[in-house]
Amino acid sequence: MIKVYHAPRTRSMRIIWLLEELGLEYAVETVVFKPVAGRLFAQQTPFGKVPAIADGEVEMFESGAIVEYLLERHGNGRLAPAVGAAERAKYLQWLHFSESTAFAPLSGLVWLTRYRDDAEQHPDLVADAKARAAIAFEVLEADLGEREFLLDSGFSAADIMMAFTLFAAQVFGVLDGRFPRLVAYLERLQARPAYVRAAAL
Ligand SMILES: N[C@@H](CCC(=O)N[C@@H](CS)C(=O)NCC(=O)O)C(=O)O
Repeated sequence: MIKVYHAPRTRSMRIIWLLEELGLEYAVETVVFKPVAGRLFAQQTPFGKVPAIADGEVEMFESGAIVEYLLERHGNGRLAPAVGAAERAKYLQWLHFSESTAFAPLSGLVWLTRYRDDAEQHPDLVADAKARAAIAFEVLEADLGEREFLLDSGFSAADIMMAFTLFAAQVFGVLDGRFPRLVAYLERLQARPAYVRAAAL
């Protein structure tokens, strides 16, 4: 059975939500999130990060890679356009955008406000990170337009990846009234029964 190393309100939520959407059996090992205190990879999981998974002989971390792996191995074609399909390009683009382009400035905020705890001494860095995150969300807001989900074909694992990024942006006060479509999109995602079940763990 797939084992997920999980800490509530972290990126491991993505993995549990994906497994819930797929209806796969899994076991959760909940770890208490350890204060980072200047050094990352500090969590009590196989690689020091959440999320991480164990699936038979496979052990891995990195939420985007875990999502891709789980879909390849257990997805049976669900929640992602087929390899080589034209829409796969946009799927991969948003899946990676969520954790790289959009999350990079948010990580700076996490570092300053939660891990170093000296954000008040660096208002310029905080403002700069928030501004850079907002630019990424402007691009996303424009692309989403009136669509329900990131892809024309409907809900996909790219939405699962993006939701946690938007949730973090909301926590840090970046996702606000400037982004009405993204706020509504996040609410739509958070109303999915599989999301609700994952968020309760
Ligand atoms: N890019 C990685 C980031 C993983 C990550 O930084 N996870 C955070 C929790 S959301 C963590 O474990 N931070 C604490 C640490 O590094 O000790 C992913 O998507 O899995």
